[in-house]
Amino acid sequence: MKEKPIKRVAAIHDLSGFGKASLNVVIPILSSMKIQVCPVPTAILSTHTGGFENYTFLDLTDYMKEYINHWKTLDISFDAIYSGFLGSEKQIDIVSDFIDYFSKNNESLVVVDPVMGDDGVLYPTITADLVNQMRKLISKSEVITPNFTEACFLLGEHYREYVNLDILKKWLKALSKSGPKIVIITSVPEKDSTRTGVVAYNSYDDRYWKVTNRHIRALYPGTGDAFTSVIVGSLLNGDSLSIAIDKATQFVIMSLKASYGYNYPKREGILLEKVLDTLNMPTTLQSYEI
Ligand code: PXL
Repeated sequence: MKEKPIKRVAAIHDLSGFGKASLNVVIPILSSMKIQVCPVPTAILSTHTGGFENYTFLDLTDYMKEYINHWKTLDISFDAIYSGFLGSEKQIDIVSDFIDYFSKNNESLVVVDPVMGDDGVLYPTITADLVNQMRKLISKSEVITPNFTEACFLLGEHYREYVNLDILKKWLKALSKSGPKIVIITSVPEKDSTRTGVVAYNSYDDRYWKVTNRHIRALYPGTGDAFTSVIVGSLLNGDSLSIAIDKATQFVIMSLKASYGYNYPKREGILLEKVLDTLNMPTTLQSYEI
């Protein structure tokens, strides 16, 4: 059989015109990692919702159905299906159906980033119903990448400033029991408040991973999208989970440092273009703990 020259990802996210988030982050990162991105826009916003007021918001729920129906006539499949910010709770069923239809012999890598909130609160357009429905969607995924806030909402746990590693391991396992084989929680507060971490659980081999760093907190909107996009690209390119987490973490840190260096306005997101080249460098730093 003829091999496809590059891998292909369906990216189900919003398009926020200004400020780097969602498709404005997903497309350049995955393209830089030599992966074809086919966007399925869930909403169009004039800006993302972090730090801007009076932004416009067009929910594309009805249009998504027509858009996807056309794709169904094209005889296409995807090596990965990667969803992020959704425009309404009704989109959960649309994404779920998309996964059923387009997953190549049920072998596509399905990654759900349950984009819902940060720092203990939901984003302005996210409803309690969407949170409920998101629990349904993650059950269809192989990998999920909630941040600490989103993990709390998915588990029905109250948000808190710190949880110890034993509790985190229970949370990782509980989330995995609800469907996803691999659970990665980002922006995890550490006891030492100058540090944050990423923790992960891989149920295929029953192993946990942890990476901690300074400055990893998502001070700039869109860092979660950057993190998960690198995870998707890295896993599709054949990296192990630990290397994928390491690459994604280092990439986000580098982006944050580039942005700090220029005193770049936070709401405009990370200075992605300055660091995209680093995605093709060999992995030199491995900072994860088993
Ligand atoms: O980066 C996550 C994200 C995606 N899409 C929209 C957002 C945000 C975070 O603020 O507002 C519209």
